[in-house]
Amino acid sequence: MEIKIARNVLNALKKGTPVVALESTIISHGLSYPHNIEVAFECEKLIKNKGIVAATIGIIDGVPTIGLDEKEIEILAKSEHSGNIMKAAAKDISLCYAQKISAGTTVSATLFLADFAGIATFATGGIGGVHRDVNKTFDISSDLMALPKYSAIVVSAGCKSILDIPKTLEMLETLEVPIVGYKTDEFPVFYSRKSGHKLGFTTDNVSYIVDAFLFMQETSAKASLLVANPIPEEEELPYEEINFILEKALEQMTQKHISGKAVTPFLLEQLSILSEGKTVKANKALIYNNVQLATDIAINLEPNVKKIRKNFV
Ligand code: PSU
Ligand code: MN
Repeated sequence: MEIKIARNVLNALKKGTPVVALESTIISHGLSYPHNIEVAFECEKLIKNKGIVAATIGIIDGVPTIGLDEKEIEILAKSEHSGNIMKAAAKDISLCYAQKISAGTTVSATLFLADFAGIATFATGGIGGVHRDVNKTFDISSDLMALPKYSAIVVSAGCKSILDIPKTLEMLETLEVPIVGYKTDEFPVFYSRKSGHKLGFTTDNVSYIVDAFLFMQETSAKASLLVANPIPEEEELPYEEINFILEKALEQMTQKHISGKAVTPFLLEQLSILSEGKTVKANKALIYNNVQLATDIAINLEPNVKKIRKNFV
């Protein structure tokens, strides 16, 4: 078994310097080149500018890697051209390893690896959820199963409106995933700040998030804390506008018989085409916003880092 942890990440974990984990499916499948590489580098920069450490997580030639270097990020970013990069959920990690293949890690896989290394803060764009045609397809993202199983503070802009939001929230409730809205009392839906679905808990205080997570750690509650962080107001795309183009994208999907793990990347690409790039612009803005909040949380968590149960070193 081999898991590679980049030297700077390992040093940070040893010293207790805050680390923020980042996923890589957004690089390999979520955004096209060169948007993906721009986002990957900018996210790392935002974290490093605050004097802490970024760990983009992915799989290179089978080796789960915590802290991809620039070359490795490029390998995943140029997957469209090489065409041989997988999208790996947590369950796929061992098989990618045995088969020595490279993969972008989804929220579930990234969370598993972050937890393994003792990285407590993780920023993503949006989590996966229950798909709209679940009655027919049974398509429910494994992200939902991973959140109660592995432990980190996961900062996301909610989930995409390409999903069934009420069912996703019900599922999170059933799976006992704690959710707190950051400066919102509604579950945000990626490009839009509001979904009409209220959250039970809301805060505008980073130390509230830290307190809740430390409580979970100290009581060995094995789950992630999901922080729902809405896209900045000036960047949001109105829900109705998105819904309109989404209906079109869903039609295309049915026509082309797209299913399984190809669904999310297909819809994201269609939305980008139909909105003439507006969704990509919004996607970038919300990710940067999540990375900034995660960085703040990681810094506030620092004095308590020893309390985090599964520190790697
Ligand atoms: N949302 C995005 N871009 C993405 C994803 C979600 O805007 O690239 C990725 C994340 O990595 C998430 C995954 O974990 O899609 C979920 O895929 P699925 O629905 O197949 O589980
Ligand atoms: Mn799926």
